[in-house]
Amino acid sequence: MSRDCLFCRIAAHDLDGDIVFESEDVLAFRDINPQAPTHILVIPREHIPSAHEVSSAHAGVLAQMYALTSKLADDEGLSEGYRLVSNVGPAAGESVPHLHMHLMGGRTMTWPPG
Ligand code: DGP
Repeated sequence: MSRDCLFCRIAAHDLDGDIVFESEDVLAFRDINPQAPTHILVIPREHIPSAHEVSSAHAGVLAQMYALTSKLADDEGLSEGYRLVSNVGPAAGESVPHLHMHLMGGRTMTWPPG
């Protein structure tokens, strides 16, 4: 837990968040600035700055994050497909330096992203 980290503070219920799922290790909440009808952020409770800092020691929590995105996609009715995105570093658009996966769906996605 980093007191300076927005997502750590949402996970600690120190700041408001529209939380859709939480467990001992992972959390999911709706993005404040949704880019699709469904736009949910999935994070580990542990403060990992980005995917670049992930190691094999994080295998368990990463599996939990992916399993959670599948469950949420089912819950949200995203049977046509959805997109999972992790931005890494400022040049890629990472604005909150706490590992998060964007789960986006409910509209047709284009490729490549901007
Ligand atoms: P990224 O730019 O990839 O680091 O994604 C960060 C996302 O976090 C961005 O889509 C907006 C979202 N966000 C920023 N501040 C808040 C907040 O206070 N609450 C919620 N729910 N989402 C936030």
